[in-house]
Amino acid sequence: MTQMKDHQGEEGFVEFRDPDAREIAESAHWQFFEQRMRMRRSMRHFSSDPVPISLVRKAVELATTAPSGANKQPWTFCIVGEAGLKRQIREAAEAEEYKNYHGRMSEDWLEDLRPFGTDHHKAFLEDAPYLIAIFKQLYGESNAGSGGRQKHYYVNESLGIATGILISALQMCGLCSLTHTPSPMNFLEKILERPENERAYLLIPTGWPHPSAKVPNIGKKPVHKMVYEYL
Ligand code: IYR
Repeated sequence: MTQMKDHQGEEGFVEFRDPDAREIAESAHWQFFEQRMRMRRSMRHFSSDPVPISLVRKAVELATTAPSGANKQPWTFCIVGEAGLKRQIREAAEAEEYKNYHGRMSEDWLEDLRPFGTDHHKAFLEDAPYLIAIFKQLYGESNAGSGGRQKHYYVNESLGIATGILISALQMCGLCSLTHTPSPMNFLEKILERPENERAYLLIPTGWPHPSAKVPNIGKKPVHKMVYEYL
């Protein structure tokens, strides 16, 4: 075994224990996780049936445990269920997307989006019972009220990881989601009255799929084009 820095008895460290580690990948737990994760699809047709808020909270709270630069957790998750706010968000997103689809996006981009059948209409922003607006914090507030700034590191990477955990957690709760990037999306900061250090990162509608929901008939790249082994 490689020489390990011995933090034995040092202050600031605790024992790490994971007694299930060596068996878990062969267990039914993994099979269940894999099967559910492979079923995940980006969903644009939501049922407006209510979703227990406890499920969304569970998923968001798990996402906040993600690794982050210097463990600064430079994110804010806003769970939006209020109909008036969802409507404002939809209207602002549709106004921006109208401009995107009618001039701001290149022909190549529009062509790449054709299989998804998207346009500037974003009914899912009102149909989905909850929208999770994710904000990155450019810096943190030091000691409440002192006006100082805490430096944040690898903010985009940290947010990407936390978002991955969020959509996985929603999927494991049986909920569908869409990683939506209306662009530009600074309207979210205004509508949700976020503080100066926060910038909108992603908007994730979540809920049950509409009973007649459809998804694009697309696949994933073969694994050998993405995974190389150096053993
Ligand atoms: N934000 C637009 C366009 C869009 C862009 C990409 I890249 C997508 O993968 C999907 C959509 C929209 O939401 O319609």
